[in-house]
Amino acid sequence: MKNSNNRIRVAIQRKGRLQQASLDLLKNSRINLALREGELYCCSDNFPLDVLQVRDDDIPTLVAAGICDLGIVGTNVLQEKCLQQININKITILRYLGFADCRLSIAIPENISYQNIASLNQYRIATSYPNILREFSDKNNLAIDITTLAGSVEIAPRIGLADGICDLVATGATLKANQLQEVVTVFQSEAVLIKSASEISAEKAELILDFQYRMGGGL
Ligand code: PRT
Ligand code: ZN
Repeated sequence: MKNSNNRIRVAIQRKGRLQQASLDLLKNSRINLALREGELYCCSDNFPLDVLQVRDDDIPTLVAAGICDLGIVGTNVLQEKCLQQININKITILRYLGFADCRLSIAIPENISYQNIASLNQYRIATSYPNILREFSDKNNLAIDITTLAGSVEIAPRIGLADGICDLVATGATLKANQLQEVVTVFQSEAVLIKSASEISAEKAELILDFQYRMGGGL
């Protein structure tokens, strides 16, 4: 059901790298939330805003459908979902939030010498981001054989499942621990505040503006 009352509903990650910074953003916007352990839905008592805590992968879907008015998610997940299923014009990025910075990169075993992008032709690459990788492969006229894994992608070359991986990198420590070298950045990511392009009431549009003012930093 679309969120048609005059409270704004914000989807944030329930557990993981985006959760704390998302809650801090709301707190710093002076929005009280008395979240109890395990509670997935919480209504603020000092601003007409409700928070829904979900898997980050579900945030673009909920916002595109108008179930949530706003969401906080990484552009990596947003882009993957948009390429996969969601009509991109149903979601607007309201602002870049400057946290959860990372990059989606291709990495290959350290002991393989790398020349240039063309040497990735015919590579078998494991990733959790098949659509972003497919787009990169097509743009660069490569024939990459993509295997989709939900997690533990770094192990794929070692077990012979793939020649390389395409995964998120922040410090590079995980690649190093798995004897992999980063060779190409495919996508640069950070957390963003997204908004549903569904029709909303004038009152609700006003509330979203008010929320953005509370966040500070201008519109
Ligand atoms: O359960 P749910 O689906 O909600 O969470 P999740 O497990 O899918 O996501 P989570 O919490 O791991 O990450 C949420 C978001 O944080 C990602 O979608 C990115 O937008 C962002 N982010 C920022 C990262 C990283 N940095 C990051 N380093 N997400 C994952 N990583 C992982 C990466 O996959 C690899 O395993 O960390 C490892 C690499 O880190 P370094 O520092 O060793 O390079
Ligand atoms: Zn996820």
